[in-house]
Amino acid sequence: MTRSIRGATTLTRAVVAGAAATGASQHRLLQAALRNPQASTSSPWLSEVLSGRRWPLIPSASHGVAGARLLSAAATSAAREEGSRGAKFLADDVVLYQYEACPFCNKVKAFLDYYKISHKVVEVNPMSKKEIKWSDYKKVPILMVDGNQMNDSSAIIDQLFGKIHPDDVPEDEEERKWRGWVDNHLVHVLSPNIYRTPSEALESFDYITTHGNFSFMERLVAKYSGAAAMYLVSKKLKKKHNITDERAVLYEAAETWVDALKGRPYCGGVKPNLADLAVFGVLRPIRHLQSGKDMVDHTRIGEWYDRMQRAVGDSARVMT
Ligand SMILES: N[C@@H](CCC(=O)N[C@@H](CS)C(=O)NCC(=O)O)C(=O)O
Repeated sequence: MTRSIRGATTLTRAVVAGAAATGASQHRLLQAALRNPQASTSSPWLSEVLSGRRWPLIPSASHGVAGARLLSAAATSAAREEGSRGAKFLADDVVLYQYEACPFCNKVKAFLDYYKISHKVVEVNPMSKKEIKWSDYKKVPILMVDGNQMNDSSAIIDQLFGKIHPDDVPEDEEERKWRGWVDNHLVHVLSPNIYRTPSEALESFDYITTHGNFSFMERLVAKYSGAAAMYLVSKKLKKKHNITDERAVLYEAAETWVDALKGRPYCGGVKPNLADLAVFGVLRPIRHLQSGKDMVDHTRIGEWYDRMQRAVGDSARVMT
């Protein structure tokens, strides 16, 4: 009897934990669904290019060889900056508290990787959250930089960017707009897609539980019960965000982003800006799930994604 009660408690907590990786509002929806699943449903031109004020268009049939040459020159110069991007960021100890599959954490990771900021990662157990017991702020990501706490992905990125580029002009309207689009639209399109069918929900929870901080038992329980619960929750999320066809909305978002590039290699011109890093960051964990494969197969986003992958490069994570 005692054992079965304990088992049920573990099950519920594990399911909730699995869902926590998808965000606080979904966490609340999952808890509601668990309570009542039925009810819820050195030329000036080149210097302008390099400063990001102008951009070389992606060579295409209409732009031809000259466009390709200009793009290649600009990209080569930009590439020379490789390795020194985060040079002004002087910190001895950077620690990211995260859930592996959390889109907000992945935004911060894409930034750290792109700027080659060496960092340790502490995977938070979403049930006990014991790794962040010391913090009043109870969400992830949390970034500790030499003992100073930073909360909230966008605020973290703004603060790090300010340290790296102290003299830079504030971000432009376009960059701000698309960063907002990631937080207010793109992240909401992801969950209905990665939990769209029972098998996709299982695939996602397999990823979450193998990359997350779960004990052996928690992993087993969370994988199956989490997948089942999030499958139900995703139907509620669809309704909440007025989504009828999950894939259509995902493809539309990918196409919207490619249109936003306006033929440039990146939204930032010849180099990725914070909007590029945000879109890439939230898409990276889903890229090799069925939804990410479908997105690349059915839209034009693949070229930009691959370019971003090369620009961001290897993980700057240091193993402890
Ligand atoms: N606005 C925050 C949102 C962070 C957030 O909602 N994180 C989720 C994980 S994806 C979380 O920690 N939820 C609370 C929980 O797990 O209890 C940000 O951008 O960092």
